[in-house]
Amino acid sequence: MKKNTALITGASSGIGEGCARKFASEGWNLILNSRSLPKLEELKRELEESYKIEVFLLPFDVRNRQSINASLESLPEEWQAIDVLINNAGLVIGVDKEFEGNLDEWDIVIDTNIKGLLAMTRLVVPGMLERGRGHIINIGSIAGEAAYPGGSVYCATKAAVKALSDGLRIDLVDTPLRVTNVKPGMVETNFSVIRYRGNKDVADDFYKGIRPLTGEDVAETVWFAASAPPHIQIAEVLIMPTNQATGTISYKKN
Ligand code: 8X3
Repeated sequence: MKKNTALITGASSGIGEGCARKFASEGWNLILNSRSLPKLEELKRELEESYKIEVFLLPFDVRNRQSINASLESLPEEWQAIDVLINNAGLVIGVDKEFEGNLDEWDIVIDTNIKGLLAMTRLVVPGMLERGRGHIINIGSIAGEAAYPGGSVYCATKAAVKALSDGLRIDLVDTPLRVTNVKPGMVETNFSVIRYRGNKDVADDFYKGIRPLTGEDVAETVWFAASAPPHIQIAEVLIMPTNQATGTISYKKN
Protein backbone atom coordinates (compact mmCIF):
# COMPACT_ATOMS: atom_id res chain seq x y z
CA MET A 1 0.00 0.00 0.00
CA LYS A 2 1.27 3.47 -0.85
CA LYS A 3 2.50 5.38 2.14
CA ASN A 4 1.29 8.87 3.04
CA THR A 5 3.69 11.76 2.53
CA ALA A 6 4.37 14.80 4.70
CA LEU A 7 6.46 17.81 3.70
CA ILE A 8 8.06 19.48 6.71
CA THR A 9 9.89 22.81 6.54
CA GLY A 10 12.61 23.59 9.07
CA ALA A 11 12.98 19.87 9.69
CA SER A 12 16.61 19.70 10.79
CA SER A 13 15.97 20.59 14.45
CA GLY A 14 13.40 21.32 17.14
CA ILE A 15 9.69 20.95 16.40
CA GLY A 16 10.34 20.14 12.71
CA GLU A 17 12.72 17.32 13.61
CA GLY A 18 10.25 16.11 16.25
CA CYS A 19 7.53 15.96 13.59
CA ALA A 20 9.84 14.12 11.20
CA ARG A 21 10.54 11.47 13.85
CA LYS A 22 6.86 11.13 14.80
CA PHE A 23 5.50 10.86 11.26
CA ALA A 24 8.33 8.44 10.30
CA SER A 25 7.48 6.27 13.32
CA GLU A 26 3.90 6.16 12.03
CA GLY A 27 5.13 4.85 8.67
CA TRP A 28 4.90 8.05 6.60
CA ASN A 29 7.31 8.98 3.83
CA LEU A 30 8.82 12.41 4.32
CA ILE A 31 9.98 15.35 2.26
CA LEU A 32 12.29 17.22 4.59
CA ASN A 33 13.34 20.82 4.09
CA SER A 34 15.80 23.06 5.87
CA ARG A 35 18.70 25.30 4.97
CA SER A 36 21.25 22.77 6.22
CA LEU A 37 21.79 19.72 4.00
CA PRO A 38 24.27 17.84 6.25
CA LYS A 39 21.81 17.72 9.18
CA LEU A 40 19.01 16.59 6.86
CA GLU A 41 21.20 13.87 5.39
CA GLU A 42 21.94 12.52 8.86
CA LEU A 43 18.24 12.53 9.77
CA LYS A 44 17.30 10.84 6.48
CA ARG A 45 19.80 8.03 7.09
CA GLU A 46 18.54 7.49 10.62
CA LEU A 47 14.82 7.58 9.84
CA GLU A 48 15.03 5.40 6.72
CA GLU A 49 16.95 2.79 8.66
CA SER A 50 14.83 2.87 11.80
CA TYR A 51 11.37 3.02 10.24
CA LYS A 52 11.73 1.52 6.74
CA ILE A 53 10.29 4.62 5.14
CA GLU A 54 11.63 6.86 2.38
CA VAL A 55 12.87 10.40 2.84
CA PHE A 56 13.38 12.96 0.07
CA LEU A 57 15.50 16.00 0.89
CA LEU A 58 14.66 19.49 -0.35
CA PRO A 59 17.22 21.94 1.02
CA PHE A 60 16.22 25.58 0.48
CA ASP A 61 15.63 28.75 2.44
CA VAL A 62 11.89 29.44 2.61
CA ARG A 63 12.77 33.12 2.11
CA ASN A 64 13.98 32.36 -1.41
CA ARG A 65 10.89 32.07 -3.58
CA GLN A 66 12.79 31.06 -6.73
CA SER A 67 14.47 28.30 -4.81
CA ILE A 68 11.14 27.05 -3.39
CA ASN A 69 9.64 27.04 -6.88
CA ALA A 70 12.57 25.21 -8.43
CA SER A 71 12.72 22.69 -5.58
CA LEU A 72 9.03 21.82 -5.69
CA GLU A 73 9.12 21.58 -9.49
CA SER A 74 12.08 19.21 -9.21
CA LEU A 75 10.09 16.74 -7.09
CA PRO A 76 9.92 13.38 -8.88
CA GLU A 77 6.41 12.33 -9.87
CA GLU A 78 6.14 9.76 -7.06
CA TRP A 79 6.85 12.46 -4.46
CA GLN A 80 4.37 15.04 -5.68
CA ALA A 81 1.29 13.80 -3.81
CA ILE A 82 1.84 15.64 -0.52
CA ASP A 83 -0.81 14.69 2.06
CA VAL A 84 0.32 16.96 4.89
CA LEU A 85 2.28 20.21 4.69
CA ILE A 86 3.83 21.19 8.01
CA ASN A 87 4.83 24.85 7.81
CA ASN A 88 7.29 24.83 10.66
CA ALA A 89 10.28 26.94 9.53
CA GLY A 90 10.41 30.00 11.73
CA LEU A 91 12.67 31.99 14.00
CA VAL A 92 13.12 35.00 16.21
CA ILE A 93 16.27 37.11 16.48
CA GLY A 94 16.78 39.31 19.51
CA VAL A 95 14.51 40.73 22.21
CA ASP A 96 14.70 44.36 21.12
CA LYS A 97 12.13 47.04 21.58
CA GLU A 98 10.20 47.99 18.45
CA PHE A 99 11.93 51.39 18.31
CA GLU A 100 15.43 49.99 18.84
CA GLY A 101 15.82 46.72 16.91
CA ASN A 102 17.67 45.94 13.70
CA LEU A 103 15.46 46.22 10.62
CA ASP A 104 17.58 43.75 8.66
CA GLU A 105 17.13 41.10 11.34
CA TRP A 106 13.41 41.76 11.39
CA ASP A 107 13.30 41.31 7.61
CA ILE A 108 14.70 37.81 8.13
CA VAL A 109 12.07 37.03 10.79
CA ILE A 110 9.15 38.43 8.78
CA ASP A 111 10.29 36.89 5.48
CA THR A 112 10.72 33.45 7.06
CA ASN A 113 7.75 33.30 9.42
CA ILE A 114 5.16 34.97 7.18
CA LYS A 115 6.24 35.13 3.54
CA GLY A 116 7.96 31.73 3.57
CA LEU A 117 4.91 30.04 5.07
CA LEU A 118 2.64 31.80 2.59
CA ALA A 119 4.76 30.81 -0.40
CA MET A 120 4.80 27.15 0.66
CA THR A 121 1.03 27.20 1.10
CA ARG A 122 0.48 28.93 -2.24
CA LEU A 123 2.59 26.35 -4.08
CA VAL A 124 1.50 23.13 -2.34
CA VAL A 125 -2.25 23.62 -1.83
CA PRO A 126 -3.30 23.61 -5.54
CA GLY A 127 -2.01 20.03 -5.91
CA MET A 128 -3.88 19.01 -2.74
CA LEU A 129 -7.04 20.51 -4.21
CA GLU A 130 -6.57 18.61 -7.47
CA ARG A 131 -6.16 15.37 -5.51
CA GLY A 132 -9.07 16.25 -3.20
CA ARG A 133 -6.98 15.51 -0.14
CA GLY A 134 -4.62 17.44 2.10
CA HIS A 135 -3.90 19.05 5.44
CA ILE A 136 -1.92 22.21 6.11
CA ILE A 137 -0.51 22.38 9.62
CA ASN A 138 1.02 25.72 10.52
CA ILE A 139 3.27 26.04 13.54
CA GLY A 140 2.05 29.28 15.06
CA SER A 141 2.76 30.29 18.65
CA ILE A 142 1.32 31.47 21.90
CA ALA A 143 3.19 34.62 20.87
CA GLY A 144 0.48 35.22 18.27
CA GLU A 145 -2.16 35.66 20.99
CA ALA A 146 -0.78 38.91 22.42
CA ALA A 147 2.44 40.90 22.30
CA TYR A 148 4.94 40.46 25.14
CA PRO A 149 8.01 42.48 26.18
CA GLY A 150 10.82 42.16 23.65
CA GLY A 151 8.63 40.17 21.30
CA SER A 152 6.94 42.82 19.20
CA VAL A 153 7.94 41.69 15.70
CA TYR A 154 7.97 37.95 16.46
CA CYS A 155 4.52 38.20 18.06
CA ALA A 156 3.30 40.10 14.99
CA THR A 157 4.54 37.33 12.69
CA LYS A 158 2.75 34.67 14.73
CA ALA A 159 -0.45 36.75 14.77
CA ALA A 160 -0.06 36.74 10.99
CA VAL A 161 0.24 32.93 11.03
CA LYS A 162 -3.09 32.82 12.88
CA ALA A 163 -4.72 35.11 10.30
CA LEU A 164 -3.25 33.13 7.39
CA SER A 165 -4.46 29.86 8.95
CA ASP A 166 -7.96 31.22 9.56
CA GLY A 167 -8.08 32.78 6.08
CA LEU A 168 -6.99 29.55 4.41
CA ARG A 169 -9.58 27.59 6.41
CA ILE A 170 -12.23 29.97 5.09
CA ASP A 171 -10.92 29.67 1.52
CA LEU A 172 -11.01 25.85 1.73
CA VAL A 173 -14.28 25.47 3.61
CA ASP A 174 -16.05 23.80 0.67
CA THR A 175 -13.28 21.25 0.15
CA PRO A 176 -12.02 18.14 1.99
CA LEU A 177 -8.79 19.97 2.92
CA ARG A 178 -8.08 20.83 6.57
CA VAL A 179 -6.09 23.63 8.21
CA THR A 180 -4.59 23.53 11.69
CA ASN A 181 -2.70 26.17 13.66
CA VAL A 182 -0.61 24.60 16.44
CA LYS A 183 0.44 27.30 18.92
CA PRO A 184 3.22 26.20 21.30
CA GLY A 185 4.37 28.10 24.35
CA MET A 186 7.85 27.51 25.74
CA VAL A 187 9.66 24.80 23.81
CA GLU A 188 13.32 24.13 24.47
CA THR A 189 15.00 24.07 21.08
CA ASN A 190 17.70 26.00 19.28
CA PHE A 191 15.00 28.67 18.86
CA SER A 192 15.89 30.40 22.14
CA VAL A 193 19.60 30.31 21.43
CA ILE A 194 18.95 32.26 18.22
CA ARG A 195 16.58 34.59 20.08
CA TYR A 196 19.47 35.46 22.40
CA ARG A 197 21.92 35.74 19.49
CA GLY A 198 23.83 32.57 20.36
CA ASN A 199 24.10 33.17 24.12
CA LYS A 200 23.27 29.69 25.39
CA ASP A 201 23.52 30.68 29.08
CA VAL A 202 20.83 33.35 28.72
CA ALA A 203 18.74 30.95 26.62
CA ASP A 204 19.00 28.25 29.29
CA ASP A 205 18.15 30.78 31.99
CA PHE A 206 14.92 31.54 30.11
CA TYR A 207 13.64 28.09 31.10
CA LYS A 208 14.91 28.13 34.70
CA GLY A 209 12.29 26.77 37.10
CA ILE A 210 10.16 25.46 34.27
CA ARG A 211 10.19 22.14 32.47
CA PRO A 212 9.71 23.34 28.90
CA LEU A 213 8.09 21.36 26.11
CA THR A 214 10.30 19.50 23.67
CA GLY A 215 9.98 19.34 19.91
CA GLU A 216 8.69 15.78 20.39
CA ASP A 217 5.92 17.01 22.73
CA VAL A 218 4.67 19.43 20.10
CA ALA A 219 4.99 16.76 17.41
CA GLU A 220 2.49 14.60 19.34
CA THR A 221 -0.07 17.41 19.00
CA VAL A 222 0.70 17.84 15.30
CA TRP A 223 0.19 14.10 14.85
CA PHE A 224 -3.08 14.24 16.80
CA ALA A 225 -4.39 16.80 14.29
CA ALA A 226 -3.04 14.95 11.25
CA SER A 227 -4.41 11.57 12.33
CA ALA A 228 -7.92 12.76 13.23
CA PRO A 229 -10.71 11.24 11.13
CA PRO A 230 -11.28 13.19 7.87
CA HIS A 231 -14.47 14.88 9.12
CA ILE A 232 -12.66 16.37 12.12
CA GLN A 233 -10.65 19.56 11.68
CA ILE A 234 -8.51 20.46 14.68
CA ALA A 235 -8.52 24.17 13.89
CA GLU A 236 -6.22 25.39 16.67
CA VAL A 237 -4.30 23.98 19.59
CA LEU A 238 -2.60 26.08 22.28
CA ILE A 239 -0.02 23.94 24.08
CA MET A 240 2.32 25.06 26.84
CA PRO A 241 4.29 23.72 29.81
CA THR A 242 2.35 23.11 33.00
CA ASN A 243 4.18 25.98 34.71
CA GLN A 244 3.49 28.52 31.96
CA ALA A 245 0.20 30.41 32.04
CA THR A 246 0.47 33.21 29.51
CA GLY A 247 2.57 34.13 26.51
CA THR A 248 4.28 36.98 28.30
CA ILE A 249 7.87 35.81 28.72
CA SER A 250 8.55 38.17 31.63
CA TYR A 251 5.75 36.44 33.59
CA LYS A 252 7.49 33.09 33.55
CA LYS A 253 7.95 31.36 36.87
CA ASN A 254 11.56 31.20 38.15
C1 8X3 B 1 7.68 30.46 20.90
C2 8X3 B 1 6.90 30.68 22.14
O1 8X3 B 1 6.67 31.91 24.32
O2 8X3 B 1 8.92 31.44 23.57
O3 8X3 B 1 6.90 30.55 19.78
O4 8X3 B 1 7.62 33.10 22.44
S1 8X3 B 1 7.57 31.86 23.15
